[in-house]
Amino acid sequence: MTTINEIRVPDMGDFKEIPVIEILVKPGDVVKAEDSLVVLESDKATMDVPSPAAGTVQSVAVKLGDRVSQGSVIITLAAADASVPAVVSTAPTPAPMPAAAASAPVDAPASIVTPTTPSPVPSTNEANVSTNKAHASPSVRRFGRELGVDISKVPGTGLKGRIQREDVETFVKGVMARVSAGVLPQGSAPGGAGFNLLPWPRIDFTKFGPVESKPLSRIKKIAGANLHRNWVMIPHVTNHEEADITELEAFRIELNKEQEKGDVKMSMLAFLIKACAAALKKFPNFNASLDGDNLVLKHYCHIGFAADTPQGLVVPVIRNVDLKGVIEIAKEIADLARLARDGKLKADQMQGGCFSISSLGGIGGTFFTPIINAPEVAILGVCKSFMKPVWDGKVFMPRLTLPLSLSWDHRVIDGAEAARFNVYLVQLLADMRRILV
Ligand code: CAO
Repeated sequence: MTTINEIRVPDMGDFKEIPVIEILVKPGDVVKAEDSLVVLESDKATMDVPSPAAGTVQSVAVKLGDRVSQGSVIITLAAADASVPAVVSTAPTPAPMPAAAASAPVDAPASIVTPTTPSPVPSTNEANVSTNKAHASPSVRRFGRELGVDISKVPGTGLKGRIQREDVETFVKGVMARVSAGVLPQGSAPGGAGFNLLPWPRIDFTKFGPVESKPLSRIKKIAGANLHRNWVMIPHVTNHEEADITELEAFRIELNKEQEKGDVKMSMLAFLIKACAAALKKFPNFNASLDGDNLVLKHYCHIGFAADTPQGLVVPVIRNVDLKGVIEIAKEIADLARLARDGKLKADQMQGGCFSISSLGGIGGTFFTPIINAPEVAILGVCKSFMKPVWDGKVFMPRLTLPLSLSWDHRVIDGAEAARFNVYLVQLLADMRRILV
């Protein structure tokens, strides 16, 4: 049995009187459920109004530029199945949306604008398949075509992963940012030379056991975004090295004894900062930043150190470390680490770094891959020192060994230069008198 139904604009949240910017059907068109009928555009978002049912369009009740609100009739549809939807009303005046409409499996514009209720989460495989069969309206597809975007590569943020006009814009902006950063070759077609990544797996973990969801701290979100960019945009290489710090550790202990009456505790990190300052002087490419096709070489030496705080990772910076003694550096480390833990670091205390050190020495581990803190071009990771038997030509001697991991930006530094930097650093740590040479 065929019934004629009026298809009305469903609940759009706070949106009212929104102009129709596109009409995607005409009388006689056969539509399937969820095919887009019209496109509305507020100053915040573009929204497709999909058909709640399959049928044949009898008439179109709106024209381009008309302003519509919830309940406005869009089309009349001859639906093959009389059981069609609650979204459809034959009443002459708009009735409040029946409850079924709110949860109807259609892409209601309100949900597209501010998705609040995620649709059933597809399995990873389902998500992958849906990417190939891009879920987008004709207008969004056309917009993508105009920009040369392969729409199937665009992650959709709408209900059920539907691709919005804004998603295409975000995708293109992302590609352009990578092109200008030199990550993609100039002239890369959006989608052509992108990362072609699969969508992030969206799993309903409650299927496997109890879970709780906890928002990331503000610092974690900021640090995470920076780390992600740096990891993706910088071609990292990490060289590992071991430094013999037997004598240096003895010296550190001696200095600490001398300092006992004072308030400064000498940490290995202070010596590492001092040694790195000397290595940066000898290898200026490490004390530099990329600026397009230019390398900016810095004639100052500020070194940051990663500090673990309850709120997340921060990197306070000690200025002019080349001009300071280790006691002064140790004092600044203690002061800045305390401010970091108390959440009282000021923005300028985390700016201007030339090089960073991430020390896990107080915790453990042997080697790791530190992520470069852009726009710096290298970072030193340090782990816990350990005693190791070293052959001195006659016998094995116990030597205190410090594991070092130097990550460097291969656009600026070559492997040989990185190996030389590490060798020099190891020499300095084995005998700090070399800093004077
Ligand atoms: N080998 C062996 N022991 C070491 C060491 C090393 N490389 N480095 C430090 N230690 C020892 C210290 O001597 C100290 O021992 P005592 O308590 O007996 O004196 C102990 O470990 C704790 O040191 P510390 O870590 O508190 O002090 P620090 O000056 O070395 O480091 C700071 C300060 C702020 C860097 C550190 O507290 C910190 O936050 N580290 C974590 C950095 C981090 O998270 N990096 C990862 C970034 S990527 O996610």
